[in-house]
Amino acid sequence: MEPSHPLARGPVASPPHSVDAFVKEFLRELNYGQGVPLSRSSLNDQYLALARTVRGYLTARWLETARKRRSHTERAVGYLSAEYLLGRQLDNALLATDLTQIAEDALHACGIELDALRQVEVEPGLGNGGLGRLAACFIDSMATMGAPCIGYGLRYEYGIFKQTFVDGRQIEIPDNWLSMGDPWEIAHPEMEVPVHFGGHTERYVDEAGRDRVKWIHGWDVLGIRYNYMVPGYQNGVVNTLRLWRARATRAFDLDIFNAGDYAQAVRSQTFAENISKVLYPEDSTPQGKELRLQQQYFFVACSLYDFIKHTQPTDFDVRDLPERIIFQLNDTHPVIAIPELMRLLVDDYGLEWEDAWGITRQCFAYTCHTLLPEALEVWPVSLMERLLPRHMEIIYRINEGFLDEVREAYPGDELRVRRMSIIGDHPERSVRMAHLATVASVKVNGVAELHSQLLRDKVLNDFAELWPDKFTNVTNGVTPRRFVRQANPYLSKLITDTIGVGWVANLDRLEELEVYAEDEDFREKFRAVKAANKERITRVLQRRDGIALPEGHLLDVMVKRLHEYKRQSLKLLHIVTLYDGIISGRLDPASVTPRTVVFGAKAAPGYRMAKETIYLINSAATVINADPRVEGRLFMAFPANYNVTLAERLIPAADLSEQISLAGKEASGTGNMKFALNGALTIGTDDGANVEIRRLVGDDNFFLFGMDEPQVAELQARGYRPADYYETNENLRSAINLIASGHFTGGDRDAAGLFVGDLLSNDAFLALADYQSYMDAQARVEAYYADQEAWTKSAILNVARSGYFSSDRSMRDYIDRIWHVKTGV
Ligand code: F58
Repeated sequence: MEPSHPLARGPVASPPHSVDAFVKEFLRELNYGQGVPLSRSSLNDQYLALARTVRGYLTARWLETARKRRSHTERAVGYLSAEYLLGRQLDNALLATDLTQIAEDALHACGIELDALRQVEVEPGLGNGGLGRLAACFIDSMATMGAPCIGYGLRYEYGIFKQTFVDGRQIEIPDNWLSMGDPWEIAHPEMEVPVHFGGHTERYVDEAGRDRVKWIHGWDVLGIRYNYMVPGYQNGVVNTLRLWRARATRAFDLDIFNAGDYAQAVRSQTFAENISKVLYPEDSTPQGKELRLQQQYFFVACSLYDFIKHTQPTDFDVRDLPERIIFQLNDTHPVIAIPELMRLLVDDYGLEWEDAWGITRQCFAYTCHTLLPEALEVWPVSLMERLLPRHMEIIYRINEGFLDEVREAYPGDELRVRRMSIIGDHPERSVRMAHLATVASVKVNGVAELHSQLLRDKVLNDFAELWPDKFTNVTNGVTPRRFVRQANPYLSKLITDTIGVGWVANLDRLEELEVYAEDEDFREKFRAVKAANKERITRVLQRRDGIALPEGHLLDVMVKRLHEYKRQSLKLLHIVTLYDGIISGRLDPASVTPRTVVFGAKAAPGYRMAKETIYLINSAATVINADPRVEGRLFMAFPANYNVTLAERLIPAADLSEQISLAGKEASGTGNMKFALNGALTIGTDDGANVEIRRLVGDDNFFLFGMDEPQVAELQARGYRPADYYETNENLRSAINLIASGHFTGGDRDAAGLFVGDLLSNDAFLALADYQSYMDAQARVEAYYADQEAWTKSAILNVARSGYFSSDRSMRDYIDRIWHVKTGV
């Protein structure tokens, strides 16, 4: 039946932007949505009502964006990512709709402080670190550029664990982020997508006499769609993030139930629903867990089905798929989408293999986010055969065709064939997901210049030789909306007052600040911004962690996943060296710049060395902070549970950004960009995007240290002996001895044993080799910091010259080099 009422024919317009209208909407949500009067509402009621009010303002634009997208056939991006580390939504939505002031006034009129409600929001931690945060930045930028993009992923019931410390050791607590309700999601329990697992395949001949394959599934689950709005910055565009939750099929339960086993029916339901239960915390090596493969297949199967069946017109011809979509594979986690698309095209749509392969090869592009060979995912063939038997057959066939190509290009080079094969033999027969991705993708990209070069020259060298044009670079970026405009309101105001507001959606305009580095008055204001941000983080850490930061210190920050290659150990050695110097009388305390070092890091629950490092940092903090001999000179803080929300408070306050990974190991880093954009100076190695940051901000405004990648390779080839450095460097030896003596661990030498033992006998990431260079660079930091005018100039230049690191620019590069989609729609 056609609707007769004119208002029913299209999206209803959003309410007007006025304080009165906002109050009305808010109270309506509170009264009718939450079912409470204002006078009896809890903070959570108020937060939920506020969030739904703001969501209401987005909805009309969202519907309108979706309508426009349906009405034309432009190609879209399907961003496939197992992780989206979104951070809090409220402020971002307020900023996108330009409602911050109105909401503040409206709430005020109701006797509520906006800031109090901000604190209620639990951030969705659906990611481990940089990779997940990058996905969130990218979808923000796509919306801001008006580019058609739909993000696909998993709606984990439990996100990244909550970290607490007990006696300095990390304890993981489940992150029950949905327990208070998530006002930002829109569930569609009626839109079920069937996903199959297990079973076997059968051959048959169809009516046309063609050989076909049928997958007889072992068991099924349903994908339930959850939509999230992804607003562009004040441009009226609202894109979609679609996350999937697993639910047991009714038929499945019913069979068992009818057989009289109620308990078993409930158990199997739990089994199916486990698929979207929990985000896997990263591990030092991928662990090949069956459930993780189930998650990966589950979400890509839902997403491909959804794209084809639900976003395209009913008469859509799958042969046109490459004109409609490019799926970006965020690392190898969604790579099983490749055989899944082949299965859909060949088995379900009846296309010939070659035609299907021709289509599939145009529909994917692959981003690699690592350089650690051990971090490249592989799945045992035995597991694949059991869980996804049809996909395994398809992978074999893809591999056959591919290896023919290799043999043709390199006749007689069987060694190369074995190296490049999608199926590896050691230590067990397994599918190399990065190879599969590379074979099927239009483009393969690394995430910073150095990383892309090393991918080409080392990790995927054979592939780059075969297909040089397939490889490209897109340097990562971060969204200036969240990480400058929202996170740093004082700096934002200073910038806007100086060059106008345009920078928020066009970060290159920060260049216009360059001249102000020479302006004394501006420098003064810039320093006042930093001071205000330090006061703010002091309040936050006091309230959140009971930490009392000392005043007037250089704020030195190292926040990132805890991993040996990132070398939190080297940072600890630096602090211990300063401390040791002072207490042993070798260093005059008056000559040491007062410094507070803040760490933030989660360790994978099964990553022993990472956890030991956390324990040692906490132990050192306890001892150092209590030692009157270093009072006023050295302070350490390690607030637990580093997350996006804390990053937003901490980064704007930092003076010094620690980016000290071993050269050649950090693919890009994105924290490094956030710090530079907020006016911190970097101390860093020539690694990842540090290389580009240093090139852009200039050597004078960056503290470089350590070996570069070729030097690392050379030292490793020569044979690295960490003990050599220990033996010949007195300060280093003394610092390590102090740790080993149990000084920080209550006299317990064993407690530091693993850490010290590994450094001296193994030190896989060459911390000792870079130690002296790092210490020298830190001495340069201290000397430079003493000249506040010079330091401020450098900090301003870091901001002015970092516009390149906007994720809007990254998206522009993806669009130009890989996706070729239109923007402004
Ligand atoms: C990170 N990877 C890179 N992986 O380490 C970092 O250099 C880069 O800037 C960032 O990606 C974005 O390109 C990363 O965060 C993970 O978190 C994996 C998630 C899945 C489990 C293993 C870790």
